[in-house]
Amino acid sequence: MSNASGNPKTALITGITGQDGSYLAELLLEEGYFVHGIVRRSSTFNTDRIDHIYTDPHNADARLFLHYGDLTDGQNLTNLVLNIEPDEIYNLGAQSHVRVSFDNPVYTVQTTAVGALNVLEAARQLNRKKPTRVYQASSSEMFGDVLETPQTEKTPFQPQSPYACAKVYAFHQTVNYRHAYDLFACNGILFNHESPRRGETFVTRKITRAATRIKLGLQEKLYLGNLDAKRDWGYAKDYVRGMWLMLQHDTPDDYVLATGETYTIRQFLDYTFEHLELDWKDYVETDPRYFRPTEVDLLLGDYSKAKNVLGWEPETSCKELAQLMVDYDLELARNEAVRATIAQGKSA
Ligand code: NAP
Ligand code: G4F
Repeated sequence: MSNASGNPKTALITGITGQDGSYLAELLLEEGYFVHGIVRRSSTFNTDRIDHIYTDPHNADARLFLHYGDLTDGQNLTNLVLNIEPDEIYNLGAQSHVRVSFDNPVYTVQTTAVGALNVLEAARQLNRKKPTRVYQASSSEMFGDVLETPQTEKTPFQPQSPYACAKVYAFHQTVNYRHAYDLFACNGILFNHESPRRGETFVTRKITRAATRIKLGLQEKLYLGNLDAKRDWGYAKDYVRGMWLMLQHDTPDDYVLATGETYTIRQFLDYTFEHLELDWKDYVETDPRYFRPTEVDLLLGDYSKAKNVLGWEPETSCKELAQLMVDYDLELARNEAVRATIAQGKSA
């Protein structure tokens, strides 16, 4: 992929260490980009999801570069953007856990809302000397207590959590920067998307991790909250292609990415435990800690616009998604069981 000057394109990804950031980085490297990612300093390594694509930056053929930064540090973001001069900026960084946003509302707003504004402001400054394009990771969570079903780009927002309120703010600022400053800025309104790289406290991965550990005798019970909520679950790998397509189009716009199908948590439990020849009702118990002060009961997306304009379609069903996550997590559980046996042998 080349830019207008005929050079390989350069992208900057916030949230590169997260689920989507890692898949997007892989895709952009495959497309021939130079990829820069912003990484938070932490006391333990937080680059597990991208270690397999990282090479020594001193190598002549290195194409992935990491920089310390934080969405709450606007000056740092602006410096990075002005130095790197990316053709495309993907703002995937966020405090992305809805339940946690009730515990940490101010931090969630600082990262997820003001952080997005910091990215837009940095992009606006670069755009004055070199054209750049921005992708903002907006969320179906913004539809909240939904006003219509299925939800489209025209469905009004009715957010139900500090996280969703922060994403609504970021959404509107992205549209505002597009109109006010002629910045090429797009919102991807993505419905839930999962993968073997999904954080282990989101419900799908929590289920597939626990079920596979239960299968191997490493865990006895799985404690969950509301099992009746419905989600439109897709595969993260399919969705990052949609993000990229938005920034390759001639004009900036906002798009829903979804599968057009919705399932309860119970149905996801069915798909997971059936694949392991177990019955989840023997293992799952409810824990009120996992209920939320306000819940989003139903999400179901209409991705017609993305299909018609970008040619994007999801390729993985919910059942296939559950199965591929189980297959991956079963391997993790097997390795854990082997390590436990070796440790037992050593102490005997
Ligand atoms: P994720 O796995 O939770 O990744 C979040 C990323 O943001 C991580 O790299 C994290 O860094 C980084 N981050 C958090 N706080 C930061 C800060 N203050 N400064 C810089 N980076 C920070 O999320 P995901 O599932 O990949 O989702 C990517 C984006 O899409 C998020 O904005 C999310 O809200 C949004 N979204 C996700 C979904 C979904 O279903 N997955 C749907 C709609 C929208 P660490 O690794 O250091 O924690
Ligand atoms: O997996 P979840 O935590 O995802 P949620 O809240 O839908 O948010 C995810 O998707 C959004 C897109 O719509 C993203 F914007 C957001 O960043 C995140 O990626 O919960 C899904 C459902 C909820 O209804 C929750 O109440 O599962 C229910 N649930 C039941 N028991 C649980 C649990 N959720 C979690 N995390 N843990 C439980 O034990």
